[in-house]
Amino acid sequence: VSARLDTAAAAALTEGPALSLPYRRAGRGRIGIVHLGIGAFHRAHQAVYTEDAALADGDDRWGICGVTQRSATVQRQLGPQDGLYGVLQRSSTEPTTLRISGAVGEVLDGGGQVDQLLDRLAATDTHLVTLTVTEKGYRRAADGRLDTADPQVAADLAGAAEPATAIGRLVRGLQRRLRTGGSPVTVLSCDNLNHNGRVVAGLVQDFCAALPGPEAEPLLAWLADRVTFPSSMVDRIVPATTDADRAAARAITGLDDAGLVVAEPFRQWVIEDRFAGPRPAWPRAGAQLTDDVTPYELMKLRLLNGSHSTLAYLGALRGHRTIADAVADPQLHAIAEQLIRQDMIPTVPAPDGVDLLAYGDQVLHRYTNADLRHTCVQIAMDGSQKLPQRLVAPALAAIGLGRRPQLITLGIAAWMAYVALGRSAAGAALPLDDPLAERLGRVRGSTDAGRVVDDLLGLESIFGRELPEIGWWRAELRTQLRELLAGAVPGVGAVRAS
Ligand code: CS2
Repeated sequence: VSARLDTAAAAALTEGPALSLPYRRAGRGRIGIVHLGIGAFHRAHQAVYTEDAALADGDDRWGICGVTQRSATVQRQLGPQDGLYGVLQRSSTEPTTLRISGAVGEVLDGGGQVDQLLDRLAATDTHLVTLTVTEKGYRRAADGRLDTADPQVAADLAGAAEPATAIGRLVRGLQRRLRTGGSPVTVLSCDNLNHNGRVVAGLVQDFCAALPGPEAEPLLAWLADRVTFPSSMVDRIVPATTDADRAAARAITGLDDAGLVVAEPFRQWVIEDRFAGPRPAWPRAGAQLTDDVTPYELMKLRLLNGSHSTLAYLGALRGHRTIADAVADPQLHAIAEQLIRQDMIPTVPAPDGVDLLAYGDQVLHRYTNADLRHTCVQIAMDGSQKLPQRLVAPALAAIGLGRRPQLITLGIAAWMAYVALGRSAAGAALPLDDPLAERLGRVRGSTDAGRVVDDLLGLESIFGRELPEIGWWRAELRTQLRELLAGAVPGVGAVRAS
C-alpha cells in the first residue's frame, strides 16, 4: 500500500525529467478564481495555465476555488490531498511525464456548501468566475433560452435555499456580490459551445428577468455595468483516468493520487479580451487573447469536435474501443479526413495566420495517440447536446454554400444508428448516456431508417427547424442510416483515402 499524495508526502519528492512540482516554485496563491464544474478537463487545462501564469510573473492572487457541480467526488479526491493532484501527460511519441499541480486551493461541494460558495462568489478577491459544466449543464430550452420548465431551474428561480443549477448558483452569488459591494467580475465559460460567453450572459439575464421586479432591476443594471462574459475556445484531450494511469503515476511518485487526470501534450486556449478586472498572466502561459474568438470556436468545434463525435459513433458501432483504434481503421480515417477537408473547412473562416488544412491534419494526428485510451463511448455521451454545434450547424452552413456535406450527414446518421441499435457490430451493448435518453429510447431497437429519421429529426432542440425541412438532405440521411442499420458504412466506396 502506498501513501497518499498530499503536501507532506510530496515534500519528499524531487523534480526530474519525468516529474515536475511547479507548485513549489509558484507558491499556492490565495483564492482569486471560482471555478464551477471542477472536472478532469479543468484540472488539465485552465488550472495548468493558471499555475504557469503564476510561475511566469509571481502573482499570487490566483488560487482556484473549485466547485463540484453534480457530485462531491472531486472534493473527496482532492480534499485529503490539500488540493494537490497530478496531470499525467501521455503521448505515443514522447515519454510520459507527471506534473503535480497546486493550482486548486480549495474545493467546495456545490450541493452541500452553498453558503461558502456564495461567499466566494461575492468576495472582492474573486475576480473571475469560470465554468466547465458541460453542454447540458446550461439547461437551455430548444430556443436557446434558459429552460424555466426544468424543475431544478424552476426551484432555483423560486428561491431554493440550495440552488442546484450552475446558472442558479452563479446568479445567487452575483446577487450576494452586488449586495456586499458590487465589485466588477468576469464570468468566463470554458465549455464547447459557440459563443459560450454570450450564451452564459443570455442565461444569466433570463434568470434575472424571471425574478421579481425589485430583485431583477438593480441586478440587471449592475450586470450591464460591471460584469463581463468573454467567450473562449478551449482545447485539450482529457479522457477519463484509468487504473493504468494511476499505476503509471504511482510508478513515478510512489504515492496514490485519487485526483489524477490524464491528458495529451497539446493544449490551446483562446480568450476574448474582455475582462471586467484583473486576471492571471494567462498569455504568458501560452493562452491567446483576441478581439474575436468566433473563428477559433468554429474551427475547433467543427474540425475537432465534429470529427471526434463522428469517429466516436462510427467507431463504437464497429466495435472499436478508443478513438485511436477508430482512427487506425483506414475507412474511418478516410472518413474523418474528408469530413474535415471537404465538409468542415469550407464552413470555417480561418483565424488569422492559421492554416486550416494543417490544423485538421494535426487534429487527426492527435487522435492517433494510443496511450490516451479515450473511449468512443465517453465521447458518444450527451450527443443531443453536442450535435447542434458539432454537426447540425456546419451541415446547414455547408448547404448554405451550395454544398452537399455527405460526411457531416454520415456523422448525424451514425449518431442515429448508435441510438437506435444500442449495440456494436459484434453485439456489445452501447450505453445511451444522454439527458434526452428517455425520449431517444423511443427508437431503440428500430431498424426502419425512415421511422428513425422522422422521429429523431423532430427533436427541435437538436436539429432546429431548417435542416429537417430540406428534402434532399433528409433523403440522403435516410439512405446513409439504412446502410448503417444494416451494418455497413455508407459511402466508403466513394471515399478515397488521400
Ligand atoms: C470530446 C471533447 O468528449 C467529447 O465530446 O469531443 O471532450 C474533446 O476531447 C475536447 O473538446 C478536446 O478539447
